[in-house]
Amino acid sequence: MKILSLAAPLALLCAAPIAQAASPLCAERGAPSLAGAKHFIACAERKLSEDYLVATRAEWLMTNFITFDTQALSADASRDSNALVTRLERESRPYRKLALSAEQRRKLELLRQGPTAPAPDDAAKRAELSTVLASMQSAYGAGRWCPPTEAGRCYTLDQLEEVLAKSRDPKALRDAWVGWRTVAPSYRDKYSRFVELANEGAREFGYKDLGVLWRSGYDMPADKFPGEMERLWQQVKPLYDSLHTYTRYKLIEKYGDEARRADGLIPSQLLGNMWAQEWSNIFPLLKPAEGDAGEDLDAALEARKLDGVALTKIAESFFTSVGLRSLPDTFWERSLFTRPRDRDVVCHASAWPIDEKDDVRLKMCLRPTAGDLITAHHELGHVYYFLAYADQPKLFRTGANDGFHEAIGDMLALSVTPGYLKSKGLIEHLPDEKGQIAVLLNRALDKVAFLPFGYMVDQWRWQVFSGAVKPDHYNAAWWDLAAKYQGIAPAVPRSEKDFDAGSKYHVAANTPYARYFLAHILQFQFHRALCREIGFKGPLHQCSIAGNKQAGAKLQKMLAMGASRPWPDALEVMTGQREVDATAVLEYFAPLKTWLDAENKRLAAQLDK
Ligand code: X8Z
Ligand code: ZN
Repeated sequence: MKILSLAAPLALLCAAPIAQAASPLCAERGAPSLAGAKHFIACAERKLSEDYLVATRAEWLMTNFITFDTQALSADASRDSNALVTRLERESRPYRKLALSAEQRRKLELLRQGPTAPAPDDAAKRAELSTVLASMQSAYGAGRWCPPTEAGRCYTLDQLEEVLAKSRDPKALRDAWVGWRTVAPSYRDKYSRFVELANEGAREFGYKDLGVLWRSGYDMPADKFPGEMERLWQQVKPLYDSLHTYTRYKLIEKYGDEARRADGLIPSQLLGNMWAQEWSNIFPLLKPAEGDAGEDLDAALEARKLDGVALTKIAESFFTSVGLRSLPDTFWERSLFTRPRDRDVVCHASAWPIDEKDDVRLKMCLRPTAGDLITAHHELGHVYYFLAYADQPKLFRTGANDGFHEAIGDMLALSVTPGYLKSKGLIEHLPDEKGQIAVLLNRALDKVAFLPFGYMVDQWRWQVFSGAVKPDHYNAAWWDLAAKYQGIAPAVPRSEKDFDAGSKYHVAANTPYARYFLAHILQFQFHRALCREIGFKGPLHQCSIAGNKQAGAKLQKMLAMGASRPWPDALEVMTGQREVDATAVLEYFAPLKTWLDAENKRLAAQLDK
């Protein structure tokens, strides 16, 4: 504008703005044609790729070095990405009416579903949305709890998580739980503004609200997806109920009245995790009396003083053992593996396909724990997916659906059995026959305990996006869902001054969550399929595909498809099935379920008097 008004000749001054506004970026002028559609898609893919590199680098910098300026730069880049995708989505509309090939139609659908928060087509609102999102993510990443009683001392999230994981002192647990939740209220109002803006953007993209946009990414009508989630939840709920009952009894044994509530809910702070989403940190309290559970991996890793790079190398060696490539040198040079001492970073683990070729990276703050070793496998699952679909066209460079992306590394980590750990020299001492139940319980405390949490986070957001839950009920609605699905209660009474949903990374960073619920089912379905493929005949929880190239080849075949086909096709390649199916979860944990139900009867007789 400035340049035009000062220097441009009069004709240009009059003509240029109109011509610029009307000039399409990738669409042909005149009536849409099939040739035009082909050109449009190729052009859109090129523009999206170019933009992705710029925006991703800016976000990488912002989340690795949280400062006022990196936030502003990242917000600007994400504003420009949103502008681009809005423009391309608009331009794509006339082509959708043509007789496109299935592949072309799929690409246009993926273009429309791409953004997790499309911006309204208004420059000021677009900028505001990006700024709000960057500032919520930064506030979460830089969040500290500074107890008023400890002058000047502040705690990071990982320090508070460690208290939740290790302390058995009810007061320390409660303080850490409440302490982390003092961070999120600062962006509660921003969150409700974000909801307004992103909903407006979603409506302009043709969806009723942002929740409908999110639910439309599963190759089925958006209104069918919640029914699918509920179907899967009902399949696994009896298993969860058995685990919940057992855990509650054991916590009552340990903590007495601190754990006992008349409504049967478990106080959240006693479950070993900041969000009560995975419970294996309290395994020592729940461990069966009988049998030898084998060596404690946490202790073994701690004793070996393995750093983040060493843990990631162990995870990489699993992938190479099934025949996948080793990671490029740049991965090791450019990733972040441990929390830096001198700056704020978003420590929540993530994997990045920076140039969508082989500049792949991790950003994690690893500590030498069993949980973090599993997370390293999880993240490398993303990285190997990125590498496998790098040759797909831009719009297909993503998972078959987002649940697939989250399931890959977890699925391989199911093969990280005590036997495998021994073969890697990480532990020496294996569980005995009776100790198998303990191993299975430990795993259920992560995988089964997670299921209702994985389900409820987006139940909450779907209600928020649809307007069924208004800002003045954010917190009450969150705890209603936690009670209903997880069967847990807050550590202390909560109010609408709090913003407990926002204490979870994925809410602050606007990452959809139903994907993790799906992944926790899919990973067992994948695992069972590969174990059958390699002819394993024993109980599913004892199978390991480590070192098996046949299993790796099958996996690679599915990964390389990216999103080029509807997800049931990808599922069929791996499993021969076209439906997500939780029976593999039930099969995997069947011996544990029998054991839990017997224990629960015994404990009920003792404790429910
Ligand atoms: O966010 C993650 C990964 C990165 S995609 C570390 N997970 C969820 C969480 O931490 O809440 C993995 C399991 C669930
Ligand atoms: Zn992930």
